[in-house]
Amino acid sequence: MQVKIKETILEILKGDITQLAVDVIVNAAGETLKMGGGVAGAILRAGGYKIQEECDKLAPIKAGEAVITTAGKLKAKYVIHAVGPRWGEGEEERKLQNAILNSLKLADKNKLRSIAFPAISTGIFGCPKEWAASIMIKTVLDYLKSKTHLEKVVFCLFSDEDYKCWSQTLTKMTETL
Ligand code: AR6
Repeated sequence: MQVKIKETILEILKGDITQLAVDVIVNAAGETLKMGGGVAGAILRAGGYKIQEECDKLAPIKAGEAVITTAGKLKAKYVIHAVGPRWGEGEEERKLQNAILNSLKLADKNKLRSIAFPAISTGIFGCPKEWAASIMIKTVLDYLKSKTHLEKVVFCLFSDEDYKCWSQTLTKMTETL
């Protein structure tokens, strides 16, 4: 599903983020930027080790922060590595908001036109899906009120259940717009 917010399309889709032909995909990274499991492991396998080598020069970063590398063999041109919160560590909401906001700012700073996010922090980091969906979507909707180069923002979900959760959240949040 998709909605238009001013000049930008906000799209929810189900799929493998490593296969998307957008300017930049976001990696759900950890502080050390070691691309082990989850979406990070999938990006490493599809994009190649050069991405990890670039990450090693930028690490470590804190929860809420984001850095950008090239994308190796991926269809995307860049990868933004954003660190979300671990559930239970404290200040989870602020950290997840910042991870999204700093990724959007970094994409804009590099004049990129399309960005795709996975469901940051909802896998290995254990955050509840509905909670994460509403924070991530609200942060994007707020960001799109200001001037941006972004023509498309995608949330790429890996399961039917996650797709349903994100679509329902977007529908609820845009009903009143
Ligand atoms: N495309 C889209 N989404 C995916 C894909 C894919 N190819 N693979 C998994 N997901 P996770 P986190 C979904 O665990 O919770 C790593 O070790 C998955 O179903 O990747 O932020 C890092 O190095 C889930 O909904 O990220 C960090 O240390 C979502 O992506 C740590 O895990 C995020 O799950 C970060 O944990």
